Amino acid sequence: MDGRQPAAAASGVEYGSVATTPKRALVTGITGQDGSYLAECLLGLGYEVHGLVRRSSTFGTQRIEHLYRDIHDEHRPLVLHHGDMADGSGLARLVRAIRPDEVYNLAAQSHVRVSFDQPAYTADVTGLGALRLLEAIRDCQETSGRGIRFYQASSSEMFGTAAESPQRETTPFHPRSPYGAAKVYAHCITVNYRESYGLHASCGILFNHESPRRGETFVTRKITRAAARIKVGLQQKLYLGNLDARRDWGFAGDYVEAMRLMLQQPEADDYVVATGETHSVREFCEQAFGRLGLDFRDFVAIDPRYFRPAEVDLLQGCAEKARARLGWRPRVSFSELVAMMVDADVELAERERALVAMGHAAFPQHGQSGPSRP
Ligand code: NAP
Ligand code: F7E
Repeated sequence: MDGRQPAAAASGVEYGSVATTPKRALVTGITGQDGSYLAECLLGLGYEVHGLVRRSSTFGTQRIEHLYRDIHDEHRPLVLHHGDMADGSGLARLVRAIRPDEVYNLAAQSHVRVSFDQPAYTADVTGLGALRLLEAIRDCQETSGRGIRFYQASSSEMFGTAAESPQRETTPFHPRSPYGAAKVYAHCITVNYRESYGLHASCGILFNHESPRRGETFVTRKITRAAARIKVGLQQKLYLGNLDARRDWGFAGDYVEAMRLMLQQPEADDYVVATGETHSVREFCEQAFGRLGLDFRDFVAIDPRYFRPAEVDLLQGCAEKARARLGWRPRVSFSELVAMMVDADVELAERERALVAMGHAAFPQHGQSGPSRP
């Protein structure tokens, strides 16, 4: 035993999930971009999926609406539970009640710019939230003797100003935001629980991944949404921050497959998931507006409020280990991703324009209402 992988048998735990049918998964962050794609993927494979949902005064389940069935339907493969990453005893109760084979921890305050305004909250939910869930799993596993496999959503933001490029599993972390720091804590405590208690706990170090379901305040979706609204005449300008930042952008639908594959391996480990390509925010604008026959320079203006106190200038990942051990590779290219997002947002903008023509208000946009939008 090398200290990294104590045998599960040493703690008397059996990982029965290989033979269990159907497998039962608990997904935190199921209402988010990745949660919705992961739920689709797991349900498609016959899993029974349980999702953690925050209580809110309005519905926040739009991304999984198409997967959900009424609670009175007896054969519901998707079951939602109220819970919060800040509430450790609630998480422990849920894990005990569900007794999942696999737990995917995707819940987080995931916006880097917002983490500078809410650093303690981000540390609590994004960092300590992972610890609370790991504790719940450890307790449940010790009591029941049944193994629970755990996935932690680690992030390329942990590399920050990385000492090398491309970044790989062995690249040292140097986070540049409270979000990145919180993710480093969650990553390290996951590794620690693997080493200390023999938990089958893996971390996916995912580089930026996007889709038509991406939150509208992340830069890719902000750009494709604005380009589409400009095209149909609903918007005149798009205000952005640093156009020189470079990111390794992939498609979220591809990336959730890597998460599941990690939990099917005999031993837990950590994997970088990335395309290996890097593009600037400026290039993304060029392609997105270009797809609609527009020149982004006519519409994009810089607003310093979108600059960050500390920036991550360049991210580019090496997913060689995921390719070799998991057989994973990205399927959607950068230009296909931009096209997919722009096309979906044109459809949305056309629906919005039709509603406006009928006298309804336009959907709220960045910086036009509420707190200054990141
Ligand atoms: P997202 O769309 O922002 O979704 C975040 C999810 O977390 C939402 O379901 C959200 O619920 C939930 N959540 C937030 N605070 C919570 C709390 N206190 N208790 C319970 N749930 C809470 O993020 P994503 O893009 O799907 O990313 C999924 C995970 O991967 C996150 O952990 C993110 O940090 C990480 N990650 C993302 C990327 C990327 O490029 N997308 C890359 C690397 C890592 P509401 O719907 O109620 O807000
Ligand atoms: O910014 C620049 C910004 O907010 C990308 C999260 O999913 O990926 C995401 O974090 C870049 C940055 O993503 C605007 O300064 C310019 O350099 O889309 P973003 P992010 O910060 O990379 C990582 C891997 C995660 O783990 C996170 O959860 O774009 N940028 N102008 C802008 N960014 C935003 N949001 N808005 C702008 O107006």
